[in-house]
Amino acid sequence: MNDDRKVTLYHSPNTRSSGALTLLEELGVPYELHVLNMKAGEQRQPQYLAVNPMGKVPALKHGDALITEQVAIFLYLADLFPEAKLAPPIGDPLRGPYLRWMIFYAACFEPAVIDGATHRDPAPQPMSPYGDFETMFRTLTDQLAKGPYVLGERFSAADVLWGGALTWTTMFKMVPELPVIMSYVQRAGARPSVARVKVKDAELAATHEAAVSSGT
Ligand SMILES: N[C@@H](CCC(=O)N[C@@H](CS)C(=O)NCC(=O)O)C(=O)O
Repeated sequence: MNDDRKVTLYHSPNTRSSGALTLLEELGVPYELHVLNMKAGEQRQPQYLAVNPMGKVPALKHGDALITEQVAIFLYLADLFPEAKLAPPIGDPLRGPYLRWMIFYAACFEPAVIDGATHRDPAPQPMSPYGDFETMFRTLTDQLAKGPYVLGERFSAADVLWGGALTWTTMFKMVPELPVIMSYVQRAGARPSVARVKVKDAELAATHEAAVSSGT
């Protein structure tokens, strides 16, 4: 592999950066991890704000480029390593649907789910980025029902994103545990990359907890 594809992921365990970490594992490429202890508030310290002024993970460094926003990171990484075939390339008929479902996650699903979880009414239907929760959710479940993956027969980076997201949102009861969702969650969660990140995150979380408890 060319050295110019070395990437560094800014990560904190059991957060949205776990999805990006799962994607790196799924791609099977070398990477560096810069781990932040959020329990100690490291994401709000000047050192990290100099990387990402939002104080949020994930963030990715590739050469001089900084990429933030998990969907941008997914799109970037899957294109950076085309040999893993996790992104339909430009010209492939699935490229459009792939982009659609990646962006649907950030532009429709997340705002709808967070509004729902925090009991906030959506903006009026014509202004709301996701319309209403029911419409957003039905659109998603209709797509998943075609299965087995978001793009049908083809597994892609979109499944790493949606698999992780639907796992945590159903776990926290933010999304109804419909059979179509749960069978998808099970399918996407069965990947070895998911198990590897679970183990890594558990270790990191325990180390962070211990550091905070001991005041180090
Ligand atoms: N829009 C961002 C959201 C990232 C985000 O909210 N990350 C959370 C962790 S799941 C975070 O870094 N929170 C730390 C904080 O706000 O202090 C994305 O999609 O990457």
